Amino acid sequence: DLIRPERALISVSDKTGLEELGRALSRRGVELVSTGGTAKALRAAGLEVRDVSELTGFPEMMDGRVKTLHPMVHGGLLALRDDAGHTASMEEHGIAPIDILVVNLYPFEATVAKGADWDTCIENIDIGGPAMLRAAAKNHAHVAVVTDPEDYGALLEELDGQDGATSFAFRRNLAQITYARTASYDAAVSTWMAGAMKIEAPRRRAFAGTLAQTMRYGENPHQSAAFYTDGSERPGVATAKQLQGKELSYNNINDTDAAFELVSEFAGQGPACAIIKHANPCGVAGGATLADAYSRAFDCDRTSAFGGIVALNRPLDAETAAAIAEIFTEVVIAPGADDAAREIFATKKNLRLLITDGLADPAAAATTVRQVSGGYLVQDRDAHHLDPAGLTVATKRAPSEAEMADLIFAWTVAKHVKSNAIVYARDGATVGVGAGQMSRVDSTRIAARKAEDMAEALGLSEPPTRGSVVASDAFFPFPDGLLAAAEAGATAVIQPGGSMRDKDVIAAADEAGLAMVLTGVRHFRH
Ligand code: 93A
Repeated sequence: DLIRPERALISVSDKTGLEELGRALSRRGVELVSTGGTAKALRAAGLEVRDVSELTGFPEMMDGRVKTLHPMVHGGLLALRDDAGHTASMEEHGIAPIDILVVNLYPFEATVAKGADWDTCIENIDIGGPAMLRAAAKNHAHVAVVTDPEDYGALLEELDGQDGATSFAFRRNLAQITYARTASYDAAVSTWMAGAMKIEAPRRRAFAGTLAQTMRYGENPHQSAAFYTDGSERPGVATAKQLQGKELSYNNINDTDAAFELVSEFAGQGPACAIIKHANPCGVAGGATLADAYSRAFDCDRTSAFGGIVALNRPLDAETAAAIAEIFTEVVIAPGADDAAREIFATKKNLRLLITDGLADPAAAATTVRQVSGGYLVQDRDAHHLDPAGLTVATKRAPSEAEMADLIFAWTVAKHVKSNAIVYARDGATVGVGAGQMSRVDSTRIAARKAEDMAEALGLSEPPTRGSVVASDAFFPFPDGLLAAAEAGATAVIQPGGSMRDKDVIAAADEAGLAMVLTGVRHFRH
């Protein structure tokens, strides 16, 4: 099953590594055949190349739409060399076998990412390239096919290791990669089309990703796991640069994503910090400085912050780095870090530091996918941004200016807390977070109890929920949750409203002297 290649067809849009590859193949006596731009680049490097138009007897035509779609090419890729009928056809039509195919496709995804218009995107749909890739991959019994420049090295190593040949196992592996590439390419085309045509639920839909990292394990050590990126250039955990520390784990990536998405809500505002544990915030705060924001976020729930993920809305500075380094922290993600901060972290070998290119846009449209057994649930990401002008005051008392600022802050955090979510906040910092409970009243009580625990730990005279405000991610179905919040000392409430018993809930709020505003929007998160 060893195939010693005599001819390679190279047709690449991304010319990275092309010269080295061409030179290495030439040196091994492999004849090079190429399409226009690729041939030009190879010749410029002083290599001998045959034009594919010479092979086909046709010029590249129709603005390049038809260059390699020809039996001389596809016969050479698809013919079974050990089949008498196939070899007879090759001989009859003068078709020469192609043993290596190197193709990377028109940059369709990058063209879409640049925001190109419809016609430009359409023109960047590669047809001949995928046709050749799929043909060569089908015929992996005889053909080695490479589509990623990062695999050029592996091809050359294989040729070195197999005395100038490729093995069946190697070729079959490349075939699998190739079909995933053509699949992801067409997935990108159909996803873009559905978006451009504003089709909400296309009848067929494809998802694709590229392996970014394999992990030692998944959510638990008995689960294997890997991380796939979708090509998005949005600032976030997938595109961040890791400056130090061990590889991220499955849970790290999930939690870091939650942390960064939350802190990105505070883009364009003062310094802010979010600390995440198990995908829920255990402290979020703004501050006069970044270090102040961190310390206020930390004080919400010091116990849970141990081993947490810290996200910052501005570059990490030395003072903040020193404070973070005082306790065990898994990951810090921020849009930058100054030299002094990096020096402080350098002594913490295991602490991962991720740097992003700015913050994510919380209002950006995107799609989220979650798997259930038997299918995928697809929805728009929750990009809702509260417009304070759209709030309605439901109670006799309207919130004060200070209460209003905290209500908006608490609501923003609640959007990022698993339901049922209850968030108490005071002076731009969370003071109690209740997450992921099956009953809203339980979330309310848990958050208040955590605040009591913190008051005791910090030696405060009363729990910080006294004089706080509270946000609820969905309406209070009964007055009980609201009354529990009032009992904990909340003076103002923000919630969607819309319960059958809104009247009872509002009456209870009035009776307790609370100010309550309704958003008309819900932020379930599961
Ligand atoms: O327009 S195409 O779909 N028609 C073709 O017949 C064809 N053959 C190769 N595009 C085609 N290609 C693509 O051209 C390759 O996939 C590659 O991306 C690109 C290389 O062109 P050049 O060598 O001129 O830079």
